[in-house]
Order: sequence, then C-alpha cells, then structure tokens
Amino acid sequence: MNLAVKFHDLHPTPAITSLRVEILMGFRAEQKFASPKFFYDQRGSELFNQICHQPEYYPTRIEEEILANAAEDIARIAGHEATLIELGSGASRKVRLLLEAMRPSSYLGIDISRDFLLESTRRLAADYPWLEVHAACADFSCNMALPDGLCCERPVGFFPGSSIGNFDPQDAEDFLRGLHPLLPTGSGLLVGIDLLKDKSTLEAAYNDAAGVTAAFNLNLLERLRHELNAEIEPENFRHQAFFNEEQSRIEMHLVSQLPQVVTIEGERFRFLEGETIHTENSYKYTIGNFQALSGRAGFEAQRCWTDANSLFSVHYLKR
Ligand code: AVJ
Repeated sequence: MNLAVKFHDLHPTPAITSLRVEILMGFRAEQKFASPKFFYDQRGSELFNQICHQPEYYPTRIEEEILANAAEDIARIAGHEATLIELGSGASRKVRLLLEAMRPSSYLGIDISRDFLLESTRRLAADYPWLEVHAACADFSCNMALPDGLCCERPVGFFPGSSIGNFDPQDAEDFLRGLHPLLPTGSGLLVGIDLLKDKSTLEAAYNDAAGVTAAFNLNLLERLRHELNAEIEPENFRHQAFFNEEQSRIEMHLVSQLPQVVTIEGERFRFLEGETIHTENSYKYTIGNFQALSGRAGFEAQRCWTDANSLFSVHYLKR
C-alpha cells in the first residue's frame, strides 16, 4: 500500500516576494491589474472549488462529462503506464475520471496552493493505492523543471479546466512551447478548452446567483490585507464580470465604489469612483482556432471531444 505522497518543493515556492513585487507592479499600471494566479490562497482555492459546483458554471460539469465519456478513447491513445502530470491540479478531482481507464504508473500534481495541493494529493493516494503520487508546489506560469528524482518514462500532460484561457493567446502559445522540455517528442497533452458561445451563457457562468464568484474575486483583497498588510477595504469594491467580444474573453474586475486611497506596503494608490483592478481574463476559443494555436506551439491536434451542445472541448495534442 502506498498512502504517502512524495512532495517536491519546486524552485522558489510562489512566495510572498513574488506576490508583493507583482501586485505592486500591477497597482502602479495605468489600468490596475493583478494576475489571476494570486486568487489561489487556501480560501481562494476553496472558493474556486465551490464555483465549480454552481449551476451557472458549466465548464466543470461539462468537462467531467466529456472526460468520463472519452476515458477509454483517451487511454487507447495515451497508453497505459504513463506518468500523468497535471498542471493546476487543485482538488485533483477530474483526474479520477481517467485513472481506471488509463492506469498510469504515477501521477504528479502541480499547484500554486501548497496546503490545498497536499490535502488533495493525499486523498488521491489514499483512494488509489496502486498509484505512485507526487505533488509539486509551483507557479507553472514560470519555467519549470521536473522535480529531481522523478524521471518520467512516458509523460502525459493534463491541463484541464480551460486554465490556459487565463493567458492571452500569444502567451498561451508560448506557454505550450515552454512545455516541450517536460513533454518530449511523441508525448501527449490533454487540454480542456472552453468554447466561444452566446454572451448570456458566458456571463452567467461568471456571475453566479449565489455570489460565489464575487466572493472569489473579492477574496484577492482579503489576501492582500493578510499577506501584504494592505489597507484596502473589500466592502469598497464590487465584483464585475463581462464578455469582451472583440477579445473573445471574459474579463473580471474589482470596481472601486468611491474615490479612495489604498495602501500596500506603505505605497499609496488612488482610485477614482468606478476605476477597476483587472483581475482575470478567461479566453474562449473555437475548436479550429485552438488547434491552430497549438499547432504553432509544436503540438499536433490528434483528437478532440466535445459535448452535445458544444459548450466545452477536450483535446489530445501530440508533440
Ligand atoms: C480556472 C481559469 C479556468 O476562467 O473559468 C472561474 C477561473 N474565474 N470563475 C475560468 C474562474 C472565475 C477559471 N479558470
């Protein structure tokens, strides 16, 4: 029985220094912004997990349906005994849909949220005693090498949830190219991509009635208060999410409800009423334009699965 998770702390843990440096840089910009990777402190990871259960947030539900239906096909293409490497593994729920069919020899979950990652991979190891489970805390948007001692024979990347949608298309392409050392020629990458669709369905998914997405967005400010001693009142901001059709992306912002000054690490930042902090982009693709993007990044689109309503897609890309 193997109940232990082999934990690897990859290169600097996405620690307070990068939070401070990156947040200050974003707040100094003309359009204030913060990288969405900073949503995921412990509370943020929990809130994201709740978002995934909201009725309006279709991506999780639909992707799980696609993965469950495609698991046998995926296993046939990817083969058995792989090292399955998940980028942004979160609660490590989706991978469970593949494990029985794929029978990988090991699993590596990579996530920016350390304690959340540990809990999730421990549960996975307990539920799948035959699987060798590794966990690495890392910011995968930075260049990343595999943990020492984890030589993987048959790596298969798993990047579900349309997380790649947080990158601008050019950055997404560069990011995929950056995976080449991790995924050498011949290896596969299974990616989930949210599809372009009507504005009302998209906007509802990021404005759930229960207010979980709003709480998730506003939690960023709580994090700045706790970790950077920021003097910033979350009550003075409001959640906003809308579909930007020209850019084919959902944008999330925190809108200042009044003229105010906030302080981070002693530095003062002025807000006009209505001025925003841009906290997230979530790009939506067509199957064709995502396949073209991955082709430019050196991955060949081998197979694509979607749901009956073409809401979401899962792609098997080959190096
Ligand atoms: C984890 C980036 C895929 O863009 O849909 C969900 C994050 N933000 N609701 C997304 C998110 C607000 C999510 N990704």
